[in-house]
Formats: sequence, C-alpha cells, structure tokens
Amino acid sequence: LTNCTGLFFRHIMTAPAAKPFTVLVEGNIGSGKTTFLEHFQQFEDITLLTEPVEEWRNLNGWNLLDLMYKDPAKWAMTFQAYVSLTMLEMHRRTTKTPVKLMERSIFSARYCFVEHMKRSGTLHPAQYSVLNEWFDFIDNEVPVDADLIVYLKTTPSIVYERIKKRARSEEQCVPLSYIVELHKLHEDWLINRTHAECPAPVLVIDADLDLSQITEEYKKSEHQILRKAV
Ligand code: TTP
Ligand code: MG
Repeated sequence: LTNCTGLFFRHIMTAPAAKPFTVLVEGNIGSGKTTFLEHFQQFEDITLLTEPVEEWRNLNGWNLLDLMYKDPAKWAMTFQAYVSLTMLEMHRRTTKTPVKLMERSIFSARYCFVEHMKRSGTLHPAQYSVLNEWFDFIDNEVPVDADLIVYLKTTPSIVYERIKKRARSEEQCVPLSYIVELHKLHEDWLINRTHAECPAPVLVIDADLDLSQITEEYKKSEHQILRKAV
C-alpha cells in the first residue's frame, strides 16, 4: 500500500497541469472586448489577459501602434510582426486557474487585420508572404488552444462613434470605411466561415447595447465560460 501511495503522489507531482478552458474574445475595434473581460473580474478561478494593445503602444518606449497609423506603408509589417509575437506569448502563457480569457488572438490578427492590409495594398505582397509563412509555421508547429470564441457583434456606425468618444489618440484618423471593412472580415471569419480555420465554437453576443444595458447581455455568456450553472 505504501508503495502504491508513493507512486500515486509521484504521479500527481509530475503529471502536466490540466489545460485551462480557453476563451478568445473577438470583435471589431471598440466592440467592448476589454469591458467584457473586466466583467469577469468578479469571479475566482479565471485568468484575464486584457489589452494587448498597451504592449503595442510601448515597446522600449516606441509606440508601434502610432507609427503604424501615421505611416502604414513603412510600419504595418513591423507592427503586425510584433502583434503576432505578443498574441503568441499570450496563447502560450500558463495559468493556475481552470479558465483563461484572452482579448483577441493570433487568428484575428491574421484573418482580419493582416488580410485587410493585404487587400488594401498597405502590405507589399512580399511582406504579406513573410507574415503568412510565419502564421503557417505557428499553425503547424506551436500548440495554440482555443475552446470557445466569444464574438462581440456590433454595427460599424455604433463602434465608430464609440471610438471617437473614447479618443485613443492613435485612432483619431480611423475612417468609418475601415471599421466597415474590419466588420466584414470578422463576419467572414466567424459567421460566414469563408476561412478554413475557425478554431473553436462561436458564441455571438449583441454588443451594440450601451454600457448601462450590456451587463445583462454579458451575463448570458457566464454559464458557458465558467461552465457551471450560474
Ligand atoms: P483591438 O485589438 O480591437 O482592441 P480595442 O481595445 O480597441 O478593442 P475593445 O474596445 O473591444 O476593447 O484594437 C486595438 C488597436 O490595434 C486598434 O487601433 C486596431 C489595431 N490593430 C491592428 O492594427 N492590427 C491588429 O492585428 C490588431 C489585433 C489590432
Ligand atoms: Mg480593449
């Protein structure tokens, strides 16, 4: 018996930690991804990885987001390379909790933003090809877990107004047409499924509501995210 107990303890000490239930929170710029994640602060046993954009605004003092918006032809490639790295780092981060919520993913960087930059000519086809090779390599060689995607679905004109109101300095030049294009790319990826890869089931949330009403909408997703009756 002592032998068995010893073996059992050795097993639980060396067994790999269980993977967390991983939720990717997606949606247009200004759709409320950060607010959605903050709603889950009230629960224990959940790790929140919010606002990767803050890293893009300060890499050794350099604001890559600002450089990209001011001179996309020169900086889009650098910016998207760094976005991919920060997203990959978030995907690979281990947690001590059974649930992990992430704002965005390497997938939306690829299927929405880089795709748009290719179509609009912001990225040279050669630059796009390099990013694409990286994405394919990561896809094939690096485990990226996703169990659920929460899609905060919005109307472009509504998020456009929110972006103006929020007034993140880098985004002042963003036109409505860009928000419309990004909306279509999110819909193609998550609803119309025109890309081969949608890595997890998609839960769609109406994120047009304003802050005073959105909590009720967010609550509807709690049981799927926490995976218990709430
Ligand atoms: P989002 O990742 O959409 O983050 P957000 O904080 O604006 O969203 P929410 O209000 O829902 O919390 O965009 C952050 C900025 O980064 C935005 O200006 C768009 C830009 N961006 C890119 O240019 N390329 C990318 O690949 C990503 C992911 C974002
Ligand atoms: Mg945010």
